[in-house]
This record gives sequence, structure tokens and C-alpha cells, in this order.
Amino acid sequence: MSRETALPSVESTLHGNILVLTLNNPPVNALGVEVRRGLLAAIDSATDNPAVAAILLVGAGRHFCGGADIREFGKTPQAPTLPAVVKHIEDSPKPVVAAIQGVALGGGLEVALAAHYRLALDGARLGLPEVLLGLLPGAGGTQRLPRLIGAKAALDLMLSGRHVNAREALELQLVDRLADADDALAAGLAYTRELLSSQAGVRRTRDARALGDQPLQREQINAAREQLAHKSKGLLSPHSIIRAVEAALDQPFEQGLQEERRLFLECLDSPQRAGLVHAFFAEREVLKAPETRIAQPRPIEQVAVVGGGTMGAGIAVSALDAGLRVTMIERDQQALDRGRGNVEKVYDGLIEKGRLDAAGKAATLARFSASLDYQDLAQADLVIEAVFEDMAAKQAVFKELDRVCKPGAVLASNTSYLDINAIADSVSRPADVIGLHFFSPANIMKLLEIVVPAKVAADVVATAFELARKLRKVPVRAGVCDGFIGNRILAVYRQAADHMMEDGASPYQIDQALRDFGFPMGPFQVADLAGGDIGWATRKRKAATRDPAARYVQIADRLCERGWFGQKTGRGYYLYAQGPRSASQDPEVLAIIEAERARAGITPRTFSPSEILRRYMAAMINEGANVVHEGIALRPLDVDITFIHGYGFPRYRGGPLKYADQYGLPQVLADIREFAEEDPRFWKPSPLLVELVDRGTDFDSLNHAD
Ligand code: 3H9
Repeated sequence: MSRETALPSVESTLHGNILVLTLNNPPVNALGVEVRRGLLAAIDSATDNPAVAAILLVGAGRHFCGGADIREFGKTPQAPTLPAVVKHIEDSPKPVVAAIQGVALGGGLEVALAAHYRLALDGARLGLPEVLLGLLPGAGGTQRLPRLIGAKAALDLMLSGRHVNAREALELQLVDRLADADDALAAGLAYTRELLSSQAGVRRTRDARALGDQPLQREQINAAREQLAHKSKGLLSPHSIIRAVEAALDQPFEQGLQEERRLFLECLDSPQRAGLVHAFFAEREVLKAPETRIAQPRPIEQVAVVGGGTMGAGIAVSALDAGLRVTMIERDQQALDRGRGNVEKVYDGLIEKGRLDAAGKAATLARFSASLDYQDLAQADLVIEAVFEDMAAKQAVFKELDRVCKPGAVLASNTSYLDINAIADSVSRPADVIGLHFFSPANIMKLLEIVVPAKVAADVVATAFELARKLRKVPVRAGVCDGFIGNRILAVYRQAADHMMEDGASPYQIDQALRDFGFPMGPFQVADLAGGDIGWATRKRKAATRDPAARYVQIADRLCERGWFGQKTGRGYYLYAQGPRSASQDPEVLAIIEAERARAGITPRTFSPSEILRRYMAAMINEGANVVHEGIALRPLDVDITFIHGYGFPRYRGGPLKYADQYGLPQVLADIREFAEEDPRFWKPSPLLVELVDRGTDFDSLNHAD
């Protein structure tokens, strides 16, 4: 064995007559410019070296390759391009073999597709997830993959972005061989030697014939296009993927590549790509809270949930699904039975859908126990209180927890608004108390706000992040204030929506404008889903402390007074004559709104969809800026992730503050100042927004400041 060239990102080592090229760019061997240069040079040197009979591509570390370097998108491109490198690999006159361990994703799989033979280790995952970043495979993937596995399977992979495991990859003929081994180098060398000894020559994917049956392939393209019409949700790149596959069918390979390149560059330039890439990195940044850098999490195996209502049961299911042992506590037998029933209902639903069998349910529930006795929490590592939203009730639970829990147990409160400092101060161990704000349904929704009170220990915060990892949640660190990050901002833009409703827009117009923007539901649909009674109770509680000079829209109160709480009562802003999915506009609601306008002395005016959006987004962005300014959110990206994962904000827009950057902060500020002319009390520009505009910079600049 002798070492040949040593470009830092691609190591080149001769093993007998096989040149091994190792992609070496931690952590995922992304195909940054150095790797691309290294690969190009190494392939050339292999071609020129008579001692080399074949080339083996492997990845250093855990993965073969995670694809193009996402950090390069949006920056000045540097030669060589990935398509050029990939072409060089496929053109090699000597056989090239890729041995895949870990992941081969995006450009990583495209490199493997350009190799002449592919071997996957057990545990490997392959995929073309570019669509999740607003892109299409841009290094020949849209042309090679359909030729290799046919249009239907190729479209499925590219439109879903899903990863296939090694076995499925073999079934799809995406790889030629599986290896039940954990050393890609050894398995790859053995396979390459075998190929050499059987005189297997160069075999190029571009010459593969899976697109042979033209009418069938065309049918599949049409079917994909039809499906997309129903579910693409405003995304551009899925349409581009279908066009590129169509080009693979209709055009010679080289022309198809040119079409792919054109479509790729179009996607690369789109704000959707910028939004989705922002979301990708932001999801990783939120994990890096200051406490997780300095403290180790406490061990968590035994979890307890106090309260078996919708929230408590959802949290219990989430913990059970993560393999944890869970004890549920309720105050009486009836409530406990209901709590257990709520948990079982989730698993029964899965059985009904064929996603679980009775044995699976029994195995999961073997880790679940229910009790009326707080003493049964003595060994719990983490207790999550999920009783109703009332300070006295919560403090009473914490008093019990303080009495029975072992030293070092983490005591968490699932609250959406309440002051966690006041809860912490009510026990003898405030350093163990933290807020965990789950979103309903808690076993489905990804967001977990980790609310950090003043006296909490750093390792308790780290434990909460570790819990989120185990539960597969997206954690966001939040400071203590009324509503934390999400609900605090929600309260403000909901008011903006109410103001517009009273001033002349119908709730149906407002919902439509926001659905058109990309939200799955508008604010009044959300209110009907959540139930108007909860907000009504909060409004009544806060009535005494409300600023009497502030504008207060009473329409919601009028609906609640009639018992119209939304879906659960069959009517709210909408009528649900045939159940929750049958929302229709309600003329009686419109009449109530009219009457309220008259009572408030308002002459209604018309609102265009763009004005609705401008006001709604300005309110959301302004309060988002306040939340960052006050340190409730660590960075703008924490606000973005909160809204993407907890409030249905369209991911491809990157979150409200990323959207604000794209819209332009001077314009956001100008909008707020324009609206302030009518209602200066409500529309007060955030000091952070003003400062960023003065400095000529944007929210994103704060995401990178250390
Ligand atoms: C593409 O290939 C386009 C081509 O078709 C055409 C081009 C012309 N680049 O997720 P993790 C970072 S588009 C740069 O925590 P895991 C990540 O930010 C690309 N950085 O680890 C994080 O950094 P940090 C198509 C990347 O083990 C660190 O690596 N490919 C990239 O849970 C660890 O990441 C994809 O979409 C990248 N490509 O999961 C794959 N990938 O430590 C995207 C990761 O500073 N990546 N990083 O926070 C993934 O799905 C996962 O990261 C992966 C590893 C499964 C690879």
C-alpha cells in the first residue's frame, strides 16, 4: 500500500491496483469546493497511472457523503461545479466503485450514481432530499436515476426526499450489492477485486435502460403531476423535478443535463430555497443552547406525568413512544381511568390504521402505569405537571412533588402562559424546576418550548434538551414572560386580525389570505379548532388589568356568549353542520360582526388580501423583534423555528423573521409607521427593528453573532 497524492479533503491511497479515494470533509463529507477539486484531480491521476486498474470511492467517518455543501448555496460559485466532477467520474475509463456506509444523500448519491458499480453496507441510507431544500438534484440525478430505476421510483424518491435503506436500495436496483459488514473500505475492496477478476468493465448509468417503456413512463409522469396539483402547497421545486424527469424521457442525455442545470439554477435563486436552507440550519442551531454547552444532562428513564387530560395523555404517549417508562398521576379514579383511556385511544387508533398490532400496544403499555398516589413518583427522574392552566392548581401539584420526589429529579411544568419563576419559588428546590411547553396534540406536534426560569440549574436545562432529543421534538429555548415566544407573539397578531375583522374584513377573507400565503389554516380556523372557551376564560381573567384605552374587539365574546366555541360545539366563526371537516361560512356570524361594528361606531372598509397579509405579518414580525430584543428568544432563528414547528408557518418562507429579511426591514418598519397613524397605541415599532433598519442590517445578522 502506498500513499499517492494527499489533497486534504480527498485522500488517495493505492491498495494493490485499486486506488481508494476517501472523501474526508467532516462531519458529513459534504462536497465543498476542496472536495470537488480533490476528486477531479484524483480521477485524472488514476486515469494517467498505469498501476491503477480500478477506483474505489469511500467516505471517512460515519458517512459516505451528505451531498453538496449547503453552506455554499447563495454564494459565488467556485469551479469545478459538482455536475462537472460527476461527469468526470462517469467518464473514467477505469471502473469506479462506490462503497456506501452511513448516508449517500443528494450530491453524495449523485456521485455514487456516476460510479459504475455501487455497494451499500447494512444500515446505509440513500436519498435525494434536495426537494426539502427547495432544490432538485442538480448533478445529473434527475437524468441518471430514472434511467437506472424508472420514472416512477425516481419521482417517488425525488419528490418525497425520503431515505431508502440498503435493502430497499437493492430491490430498486439503486445499488448492485449489499454487504453485511461495518467496514466500507474492506467490503469495497473485496467487491472491486471481484469485479476486476470477472473482468467487469466500465458501466455507465447514463446508458442504463429503465426508461425503455415510453408510454408507461409518461403515464407515471402524468400521475405524479396530477398528485402534485393537490399537495405541492405552493412549492416550486417539485414541479421542476417533474419537468427534469420529463426531459430525461424526451431528450438525449446531454440535453437533459442542460435542462436540469437550468431548472436547478432557477430553484437555487428562489426565496423558497433560501427559506428552506435557513430552516435546515436553524433546526440545528436551536439545539445549541448555552446550557447544553456547559452541562451534562441528568439521566432520564422513568418519567411521570401529572394530569391525564388531552395534554397529559399526549405527553405520556410521546414519552412511551420514546421507549421511556411512564407513570401517570390523577386526583381521582374517574380522572385516572379517563387518562388511561386517552393514552389507549392513541394506540387503538394506530391499530385501526394497521400501523400497530395488539402485541405492540401491549408491549408499549407494559411501560405505563397509572396511580392516585404521589408517593409512586418517588423514583421518577423527571415529572411533567400537565394540570389545567391555573397558578394555584399548579403550585399545589408542585408542593406534592417537592414532598415526594427524590433529590435531583427534574420538576417540569407544562404551561402555555404562566410564570414559571412563581412556580419555582413555591418549592424548596427551584434549581430543579423548568417549563416544558408542549403543543397539542403533544404526541404529534414537533415543537417543545423549553422555558428557562431564573434559578434553574444548567444541567436541568440540558436535561430538557436531552428529553426533546429522545422524544424527537424540536426544542426552542425561551425566557419567562406571558406566553413565552409563541403565544406571546400569537396574542399580538391575533389582535391585528381582530382589528381588521372589526374594520371591515370578514374572518373568511382573512383566513383565505393567510392560507394563500402558505399557512395550513387561517387564525379564525385555528381559533375554532382550539376552542373559543379557553381564550374567553383568559380574557375574562385579564379584564381587570387590561388597558382601558387600548382597542378591544368584542366579537369573540359575542360568539362565546352564545356557546359557539368552534368545532367542538358545531359552530364558531364557521358552521360545522356535518362535523369538523365541513366548515362553511356563517351568515349569522357576519351579522354579529356587522352589529359589533355599528356598536363601535366603525364604518367598514374593504381590505385587499395583500393589505391583510401586510398587517398580520407586521404585527407578527414586530412582536418577534420584541421577543428577541428582550432576550426571551436567544436569536431571531428561535422565533422562526417556533413558528414553523408550532404555528404552521410555511417552512419554505423560513419563519417570520427570515420572511421579514426577505420582504425588507425598512418596508416592515414603514408599514408599521403607516398603521400607527390610525392606532399608535397598538402599532409601536420594536426598538430592535428600528435599530436594525438604522444600521442597515437584518435579523439574520443576529443569528450569526456570538
Ligand atoms: C445537494 O446535494 C444538491 C445537489 O443535488 C446538486 C449540487 C449542484 N452541507 O444533521 P446533523 C452539517 S443539496 C453542509 O446534526 P446527523 C449540519 O449543519 C444537499 N453542512 O447530523 C451540522 O452542522 P453543525 C442534499 C451539512 O448525523 C452537521 O453537518 N443533502 C450538510 O443527525 C451535522 O449534521 C441533504 O439535504 C451539508 N450537505 O445527520 C442532506 N449536511 O454540527 C442534509 C449536514 O455545525 N443533511 N451538515 O450544526 C442531513 O440530512 C443530515 O445532516 C445527515 C446527518 C443525515 C447527513
